[in-house]
Order: sequence, then structure tokens, then C-alpha cells
Amino acid sequence: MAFLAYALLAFIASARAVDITITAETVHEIPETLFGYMWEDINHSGDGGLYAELIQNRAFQAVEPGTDDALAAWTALNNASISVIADPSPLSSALPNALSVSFPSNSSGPAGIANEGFWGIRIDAGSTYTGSFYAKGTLNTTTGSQAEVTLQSKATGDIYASAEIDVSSLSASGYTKYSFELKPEGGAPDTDNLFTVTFPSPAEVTFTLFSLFPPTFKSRSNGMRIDLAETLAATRPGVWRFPGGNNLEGQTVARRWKWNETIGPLEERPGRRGDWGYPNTDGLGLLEYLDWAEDIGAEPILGVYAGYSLGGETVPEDAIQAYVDEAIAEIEFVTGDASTHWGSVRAALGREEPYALRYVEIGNEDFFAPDSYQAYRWAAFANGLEAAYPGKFKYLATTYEDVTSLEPKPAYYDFHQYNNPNWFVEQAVRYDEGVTPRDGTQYFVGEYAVTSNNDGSKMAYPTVEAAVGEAAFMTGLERNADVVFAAAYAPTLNHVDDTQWYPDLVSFNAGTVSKSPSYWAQWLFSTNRGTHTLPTSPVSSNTTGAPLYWSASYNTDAAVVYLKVSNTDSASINTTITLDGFTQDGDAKVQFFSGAAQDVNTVDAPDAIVVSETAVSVVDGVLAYAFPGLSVSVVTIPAQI
Ligand SMILES: *[C@@H]1O[C@H](CO)[C@@H](O)[C@H](O)[C@H]1NC(C)=O
Ligand SMILES: *[C@@H]1O[C@H](CO)[C@@H](O)[C@H](O)[C@H]1NC(C)=O
Ligand SMILES: *[C@@H]1O[C@H](CO)[C@@H](O)[C@H](O)[C@H]1NC(C)=O
Ligand SMILES: *[C@@H]1O[C@H](CO)[C@@H](O)[C@H](O)[C@H]1NC(C)=O
Ligand SMILES: *[C@@H]1O[C@H](CO)[C@@H](O)[C@H](O)[C@H]1NC(C)=O
Ligand SMILES: *[C@@H]1O[C@H](CO)[C@@H](O)[C@H](O)[C@H]1NC(C)=O
Ligand SMILES: CC(=O)N[C@H]1CO[C@H](CO)[C@@H](O)[C@@H]1O
Repeated sequence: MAFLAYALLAFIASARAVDITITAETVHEIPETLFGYMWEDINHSGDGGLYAELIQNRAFQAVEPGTDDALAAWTALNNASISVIADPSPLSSALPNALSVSFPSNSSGPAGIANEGFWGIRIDAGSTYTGSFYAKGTLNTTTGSQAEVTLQSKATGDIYASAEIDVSSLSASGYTKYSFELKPEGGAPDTDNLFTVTFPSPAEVTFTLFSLFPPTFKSRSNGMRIDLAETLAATRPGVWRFPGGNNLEGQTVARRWKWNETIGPLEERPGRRGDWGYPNTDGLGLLEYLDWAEDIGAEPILGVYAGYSLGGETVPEDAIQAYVDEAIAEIEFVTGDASTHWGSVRAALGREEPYALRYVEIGNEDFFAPDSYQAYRWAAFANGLEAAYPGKFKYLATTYEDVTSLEPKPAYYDFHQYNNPNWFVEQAVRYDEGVTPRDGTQYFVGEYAVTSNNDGSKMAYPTVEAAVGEAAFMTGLERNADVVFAAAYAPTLNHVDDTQWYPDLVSFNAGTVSKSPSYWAQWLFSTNRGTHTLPTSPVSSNTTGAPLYWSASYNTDAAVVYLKVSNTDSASINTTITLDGFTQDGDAKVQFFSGAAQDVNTVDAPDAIVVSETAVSVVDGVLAYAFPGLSVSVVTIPAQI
């Protein structure tokens, strides 16, 4: 019995050890686009998220005047009375609403208004906050003509920064823009803060288009929140698909994302109630997205509205051309030189040089309306855009990857998948197995994520088990980068105080950013990029019976071998990694994270799971290494081919 038990243990142990041989022979190129992001305006990912504006409901856009909802994030201070009105002579036709404020004479403290930001305002010592508002009305100048703006604690009223504004120019007959800066000397201990405006009482004042920006990513005006921008930029993303997702489509045709209403001065952007319920200012508009893609070095994939809206409304065939024309105009705005109509509009907005756009995605998830997509929508756009821009763009279709009935035949597809960890592990060999033909057709795995546990329960944050499953799948994407040219986890960002969808790659609140294990898996894959795949023997671990998944690549510029490994088992797995035909050249290292299946990072504990790095020795081309249970690792070995 004792002998038998020993023999059984020895068998299990040897079955679990894996030998991987990597051969010095580049197989195919890995496009720089492979790992990147898909953008959706969800969970306040834009307003209140990446877009750095701190004032929520800054111009009372997409709200019903006179309702409580219209006052979202605003409160009155000290007997002031406030309401949102439909302004009979508005600042612009794009911004028809305004905030009417009565500053009474009977208040003991300064009467005014307060905005709570997007569930808080982060106040950093030494930062300059740049603000403005429009106002019109009447003052009683005997009581003064100095208004005051502050950043203050909601709980204690402690003032972190304030500025006096001379409002003696206030007029009842039209708006005046008042600008100011707030420079807190000390930071606030938490984000439970308010932005306030007080006027000398009594006064009757109508306000619109408030704004308050902290310093932004790359110091762009109307720019991005630095900590979130740096989080996304840190993966060195290869693609940026925008402007959504469902948010592109709207619930109805009338409520689609209209590119031409997201450009120009903020005074001319009407905003809209987006697809996930909340109003969007569209301060984060087409040009901001394009500048952002350039700033992070990502290839833009521009989604154009293709005649289907999520509520089920579909543009009929005899009306579709107007929407094709809308996309043609949009593409001219993005890529036309200043001699074109829309190119000249862009140049007048300060961007002379056309943007480098190569990929245009026609619609979003049109498997929800496959009949009209197949019957006329795909063809109207693919043919219409090609006729307007012969040979210039690559068009992505958004049906399932195995739909073959579209005409003209798409050269590019966008495939989406939300599932459990087991699905992703099983699909690690999806593209090796020829699910898609190797006939030149290219695939963008444009949205994917583990969204539930294997028992079907939903997960609030990406777990370690989820990230490990996604990483197993991603080894297959990298190994098959001749077929899969791009991939993006989705959704990307989530404000935890107003969530519509979870899990998300990165969660945040007004003050803190939390990078999930899934984020760290993306980071490991995306910052350790090979230029070419390398053959391994075995090709993938499913043939060994061990729950270990990998792909090998070579970076010809850096002369390094990368072996990306996902151990989907809870126990560690010993491996012997042999470099065949390389001249090894320098110190090797492993970057990795591991944890228990349900471990997560949250905004309260953002660093429970982080990437560690360890030096390893490769002796005579052989590395013996035990990959920890439930881990994602990248082994980096300097070597010449
Ligand atoms: C892994 O390797 C270590 C060190 O060589 C050894 O002690 C251990 O038994 C091995 N484990 C398995 C499961 O093979
Ligand atoms: C303060 O004065 C305003 C008129 O200016 C009046 O409508 C309001 O009722 C007064 N508030 C209180 C609490 O007396
Ligand atoms: C509001 O007005 C009333 C009536 O004049 C006054 O007693 C009270 O102090 C005021 N409250 C504040 C906070 O100014
Ligand atoms: C202006 O304020 C002064 C001082 O509070 C007051 O005496 C006067 O009645 C006010 N005038 C108007 C028009 O409200
Ligand atoms: C934007 O374009 C659409 C048609 O594509 C048009 O209906 C709409 O009026 C335009 N908006 C503005 C503000 O010009
Ligand atoms: C492993 O994957 C390869 C490639 O897709 C496939 O041919 C083979 O049948 C799989 N083996 C097992 C044991 O699942
Ligand atoms: C679950 C959740 O937080 N839902 C919120 C999503 O956003 C809308 C609009 O802001 C809220 O009304 C929901 O409560």
C-alpha cells in the first residue's frame, strides 16, 4: 500500500511538471495594435471619470427644467433658493437651461450655491484649479460687488481655497463669463468636498456652464484626469476603439451619438442623455478622443453609427443614405485636409493636420439586428464609404465572427465575449483550432471579460481567477496574432459611486484609482510586446494535461524572448523552459501576480494584488521555474537569435 501511494504521488507530480522548448525561429509578426482599449461611456467613465471636469451637471444639459433631477449635484446655501429654468434668452441654442438663484437679504451666512462634484471632489495641495461660469442678473451694489468661490469641506465648512471675483459688470441683459483660479495651500483629507459660489445679497442671478478643472494629463485644456489617464497610458495600449459601444447607438435613432454635436466650444455642445441613463456633457468629444489616442500612442478605431439603435429602432433602407453621408462627413472631419469642408472646420478648431485614421467600425454588435445588417446596412456603409474614400480605410463588421453571408465580404470583424473563467480557459486554443479561417480575414476581439464565476454568480470586481482565465485566452490571441490583430477588455472604467455594469478593468471614485487583477494581466501582456511569435513545443499546454497556458514571442529591437504564462490551477506548476538555438545574453526576470481565486483590488484596498518581479537564472539555455498557483507571469530572457 505504502509503495502504491508513493508511486501514485510520483505520477501526479511528474504529470504536473511541464517541459517547454522555445525555438529560435520567428513565425509571424505581432501587430502593435494587439492589446488596447475599447471605450464605452458607462459608469461615468467619461464625465466624472477620464474627463477631468469636476463640476457635475455643469450646464444643466439633457435635464427637464423645474425637476429635482435637473438640480443633480447642486444645493442652495443659507436661504438661497435655486431652480433650473428653461432660459428665455439662453447662452446658446445648444445650452437652453440655466440655474436661477435668488440670494436673499435675510440670510445670516453667505447665501450661495454648492456643487458636490461627481460624488466628491479631490483637493490637492499646490494644484491650480481653473474655473469659470457664466452669469447674468441684478446686484444691490450697496452691499458690494464681490462674489466668492471656494473649495470647502462639506462636513466642517473648512475652506481649502477661495477666490474673490469682481462681478460689478453683471448685467441683466446678457451673460458675462467670469474666470478664476483656486490654489489650495493644503490638501483635503478626503473627497467629501464642495465647490461653492456666493454673491452679495440680495441678488437675482442666472448661471450656466460652470467649469472647474484640476491639472490635466499632458496639460491639455478640457483634458483628462491625470491618475486615470496615467493608468490607461501605462499599458502602452495599441488600439483605442471609440466612441462606444452601446453609447454610439443610443436608445433611438434621434438619440444616437452625433459626432457634429461633440465638437467646437463647450458653449456649442448640447450634450445628450447617453445610453446608460445619465446625461453626458460631450465635453469629451470627437477631437478630445482623437487627441487622447495620439497622446497614448494608440491606433484609433472609429465606430460610426450604422442605422440601428438599441431600443430596436432601425433606419429603413430607403433612408439609410443620410446616415452614410453623416459618416462620410465625420471621416472628412477627422482625415480631410483643410481644403475640404469638414477638414477646414477642424482646422478652424485648431487642428490643421489631419488625424491618422485607418480603421472604421461599422456599427456595434449588429448581431442584435442581423437581418437589416445583412440585407442593406453593412453594404450601404461598406460600399458608400469605400466609394467616398477609395482604398483608404479598413472596415470592421460587427456580426459574430462566423457570419459569412455579408456582402461585400468583410476583411475585418469585431468579436465580443463575456463569460466565466472556464470558458476563457477552454477557448485558449480557439484560434489555433481554426474557428476562424486563415484566409486573410482579420479579427478584433473588441470586447471581452470574465463577468461571472464558474458557478454563475456575478462578480463585482475582476477576481484573480477571472484575470488568470483571461490571460490563458490572451496567450491564444498572441499566438494567433496573424489572425487576431487587436483585442480589448471591456468595459474599461467604473465610477464606483454610480455603477451600471460590473466588473470593469479599472474602478475609481473621486479620489482613488483601483487597478484590477485583469488590469494587471493586460499590463503584463501589453508592456512586454514581442514583434514576432516564436514556436514552442508543445504548442499549448492542453496537450500536456497540465492547466498551464503560454505563448512565446521575440522582440527583435530589444533582443528579448518573452514567455507569457497563465497557471489556471490553484497549485504551483514546475516547468523546465529550454531555449533552443538562441544565444542567451543577460539577466532574465519574471514579472507576475498571483492570489486566491476570489482576491480582488477595490478602491478601499487598491493594492491587494500587485505585480512582483524576481530575477531568475537561465543556465545553458535552460530555466527551471515553478509558476505559482493562480498566476499570470511574463518571463523575459535577453537572447539573440
Ligand atoms: C517542483 O520542484 C521542486 C524543487 O525542485 C520540488 O521540490 C517539488 O517536488 C516539485 N513539485 C512538483 C509538483 O513536481
Ligand atoms: C427670506 O426672504 C425671502 C425673500 O427675500 C423670503 O421669500 C423667504 O421666505 C425668507 N426666508 C425666511 C426663512 O424667512
Ligand atoms: C434664513 O433666514 C431666516 C429668516 O430671516 C434667518 O433667521 C436665518 O438665520 C437664515 N438662515 C441662514 C442660514 O442664513
Ligand atoms: C440694497 O441694500 C441696502 C443695504 O442692505 C438696502 O438698504 C436697500 O434697500 C437695497 N436695495 C434694494 C433695491 O434691494
Ligand atoms: C448634426 O448633424 C445631423 C445630421 O447628420 C443634423 O441633423 C444635426 O442638426 C446636426 N447638428 C448640428 C448642431 O448642426
Ligand atoms: C489541444 O489543442 C490543439 C490545438 O487546438 C488540439 O488540436 C488538441 O486536440 C487539443 N488537445 C487536447 C487534449 O485538448
Ligand atoms: C446600479 C447603479 O448605480 N445604477 C445607477 C446608474 O446610473 C443611473 C443614472 O445616473 C442611476 O439612476 C442608477 O441608480
